[in-house]
Amino acid sequence: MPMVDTQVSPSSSSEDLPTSTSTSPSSVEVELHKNINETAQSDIHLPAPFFPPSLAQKDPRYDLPSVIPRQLPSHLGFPSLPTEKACSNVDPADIGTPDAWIPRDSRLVRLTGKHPFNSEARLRDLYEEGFITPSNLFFVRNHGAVPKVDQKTADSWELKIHGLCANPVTLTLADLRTKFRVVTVPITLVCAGNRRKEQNVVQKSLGFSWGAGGLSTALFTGVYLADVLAYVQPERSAKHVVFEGIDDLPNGPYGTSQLLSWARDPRKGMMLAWGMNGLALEPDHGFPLRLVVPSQIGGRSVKWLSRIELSPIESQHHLHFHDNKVLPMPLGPDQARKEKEWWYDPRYIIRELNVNSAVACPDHDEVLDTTSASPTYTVKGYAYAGGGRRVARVELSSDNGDTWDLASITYPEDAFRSASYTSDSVYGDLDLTDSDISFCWCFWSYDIPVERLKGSNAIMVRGMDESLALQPRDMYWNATGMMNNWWFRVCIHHLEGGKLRFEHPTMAGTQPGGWMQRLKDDGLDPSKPDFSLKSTGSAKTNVSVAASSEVVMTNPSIMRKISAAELDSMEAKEEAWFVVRGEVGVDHPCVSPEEVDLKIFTVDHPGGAQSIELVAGEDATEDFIAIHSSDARRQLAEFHIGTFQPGDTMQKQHVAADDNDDDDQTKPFLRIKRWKPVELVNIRDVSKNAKVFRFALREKTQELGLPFGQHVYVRLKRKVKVVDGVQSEWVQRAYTPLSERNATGFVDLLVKIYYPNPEFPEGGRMSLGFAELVVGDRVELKGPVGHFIWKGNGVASLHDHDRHIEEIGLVCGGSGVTPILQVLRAILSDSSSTTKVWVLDVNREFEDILCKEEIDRLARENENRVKLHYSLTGREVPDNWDYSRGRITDEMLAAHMPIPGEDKLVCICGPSAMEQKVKASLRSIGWDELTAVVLF
Ligand SMILES: Nc1nc2c(c(=O)[nH]1)N[C@H]1C(S)=C(S)[C@@H](COP(=O)(O)O)O[C@H]1N2
Ligand SMILES: [Mo]
Repeated sequence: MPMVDTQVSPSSSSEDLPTSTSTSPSSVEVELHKNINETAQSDIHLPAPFFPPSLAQKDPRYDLPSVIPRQLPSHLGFPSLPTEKACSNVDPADIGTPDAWIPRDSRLVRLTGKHPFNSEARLRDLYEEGFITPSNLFFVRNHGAVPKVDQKTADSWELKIHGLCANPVTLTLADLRTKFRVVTVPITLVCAGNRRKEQNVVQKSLGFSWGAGGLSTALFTGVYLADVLAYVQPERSAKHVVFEGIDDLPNGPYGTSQLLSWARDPRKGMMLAWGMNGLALEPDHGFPLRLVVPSQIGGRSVKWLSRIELSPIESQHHLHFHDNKVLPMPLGPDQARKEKEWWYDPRYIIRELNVNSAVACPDHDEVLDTTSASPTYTVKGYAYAGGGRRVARVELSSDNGDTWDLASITYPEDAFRSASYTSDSVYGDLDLTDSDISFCWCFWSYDIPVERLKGSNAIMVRGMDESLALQPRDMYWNATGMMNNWWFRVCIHHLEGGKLRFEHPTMAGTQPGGWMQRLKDDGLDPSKPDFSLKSTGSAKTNVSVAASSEVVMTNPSIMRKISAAELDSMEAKEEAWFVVRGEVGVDHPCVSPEEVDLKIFTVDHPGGAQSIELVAGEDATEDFIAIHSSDARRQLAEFHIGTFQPGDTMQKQHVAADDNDDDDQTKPFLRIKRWKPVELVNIRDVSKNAKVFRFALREKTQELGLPFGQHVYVRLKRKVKVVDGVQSEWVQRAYTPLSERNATGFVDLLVKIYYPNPEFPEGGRMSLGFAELVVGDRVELKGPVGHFIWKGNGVASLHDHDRHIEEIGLVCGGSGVTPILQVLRAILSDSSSTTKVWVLDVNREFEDILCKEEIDRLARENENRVKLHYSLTGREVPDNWDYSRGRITDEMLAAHMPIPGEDKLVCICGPSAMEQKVKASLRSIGWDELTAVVLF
């Protein structure tokens, strides 16, 4: 793409930079030059190593290495920085694409198939990360392949600044860093297409389907563009500043421009940034250098920035014209495609963001049980506006917009205005104390009486910014589907038994779901939803039936037939194989389907890795289908090695549960290879989402038969809706009972219910199964399972090896407390043993700490042997909280775990993100993860 003005000056080295301000033509520039010379900080470093963590940290042992960025001083009130999950694995979806060298977080929802990479986090994941988004979950908008920049290229990266200016120059990153004031600023980027899916449901636009997660916030580190422009001294005839990246797109590189009068205004906050959340930019976000334009649409923030030109006319780049426009409403997509002149009309360009908001809680498909819920429900979400304007109010309606209530808003960005932090070697100056403008999203919440929800068909939200611009009721449909900001509406379904199910307008990308498509399918206009109470339209429809398509689990090119005898011989060779739906798969040495499953599903549940072992050599169809998501089922095709010889009988049939089995009742209840039914006799609520389910064993005097530290498989049958009726499916998970080991006649299971949300649209299938149970229902048990046993007398067995343990650390979160509690009880019940225990229990809110009374009591009664510590990660802690706040850090683990050593061990059980984080931290403080760390 030819640039407008090709006047190129020879590149200058950093020595050419001026040391005086005498040549500056305007007072603004004089001011800025003074700034540079007074504050240029030569002790500023690039984040070390200055390389994207996902590439720098490549170590095959690390699954999801957590990179903890340099934190800001918390006593100044700055929000903490999230742990970056520098993904070390290339997502299978990227294999075969030009981006197959970039490790990416597989939780991102892909919006444009395999390539190029465009993705957003699930709304709930994004929201839960809080104010600052870790870069692995930061939305990505790439028009083409990501330029492959290696360490050497980055070190010698050149930014050429030329055109209508007195002092054209080529700057390296070192020049930028040493010659200009280094600053760090929190900035929210939003793609102009955020929420486009809603427009696409009404009528397909020219763009792909962003959900409401097309935005993210980071701390960007770099230099102010205004300072750099002052340095090159634009000429009077320059009107535009044109930016260009190095990505190689069909119609030339990506580029766009800013009005010079805006770009040189320091208050607009435009930056040339190399750092993101204290680390180097990731390849997807522009490594090694990008432009960041706060308050404008993301499309203006050119990545992989290599050239800046001062020009009399705006950017002539193809995508400057053919992207990021809101064309007039009457123009349909076909007309827009045909009639090029519309795209060149400068009036339709998008610069600043418009005011927008969305609901994050309740999540899509979340279910609220109004019979057991508290009297109010807290509706929460985000809001933002453009042009530096603050979101001045957010309002909520539950009566179709007739009346509105005021939500409360928190502005985490303001924490940066109340303190300044300067001359940091990585962040430079973080000082917004003299700034009154808003560059970031804010969070709103409103406690709505549950009674009101019960009498409502939808809740809807709208924001208003400082310029009194209000989100509209109606959608402004446009050919590019951009800047969609009509009221965000969440439909309420009234289910039987006083339950409410919430439904968002759409789900990002090609994911099904949402009331808009449902209305459309019912022949109604999704752009004119009527959620008023008088409405009898299908906005009120109670049940949406999700189509379930059969997933192909096999590889069609595999023709090998495998006989029963062959299966037996494979078993003799100790290859783990299993049969699913009559097809034979082999357990791959590095990525077993189980591991795939672990990644996707092990959220808060112990065990799991052994399920394949338990069924090795058998028909595992039921178990497999029960455990695996459709994604995992699809991945099974990779492990497909053959088809079972038709007509051959399986040597070992998978033994089904049998009510009539006449076990010896004096023996413990559990059988390792047989499912046995138990009956639900009681349900007890222990916290908002956690319940204890008591099941009766066959005999009142019978023990379960579970060693300390082991788990039991539980399976239950769920009814699932399919297109033409209802089917039932088995679901199963490993649990550690809450009941004492020597309890007879019953077993208690503590279950945290995971309601459906965008991260798991199906919800916790197992826990929802529990939520549906009523007294008298049956589930089935099988076990024990697990590779760790506390044998007593200071001896633990790990993978069948006995070890003497002097000190043991137990780290847990949420319902992960159950195996921890069993081990704790076991150790303490042994009064002759001297084993010391360190317990660290981390939860969001105080109310989320399960079994706290018992843990506290055990710690009190065994003061000399137990060290107990808690941390709360949520925003609020009780007044007299003596323990830690915040997520687990290296320091926290160092302080509250034993010192690593021969006879030391740490057991972890909690949400998988937490488990991975703890494992990584333990590793960094000297623990050997293979021999001394146990993940339940
Ligand atoms: N060089 C280059 N810069 C680019 C793009 C691109 O494709 N190439 N996409 C733009 C768009 S449309 C958006 S929304 C933002 C997204 O930034 P992110 O991927 O870091 O979130 O980058 C912008 N900058
Ligand atoms: Mo964008």
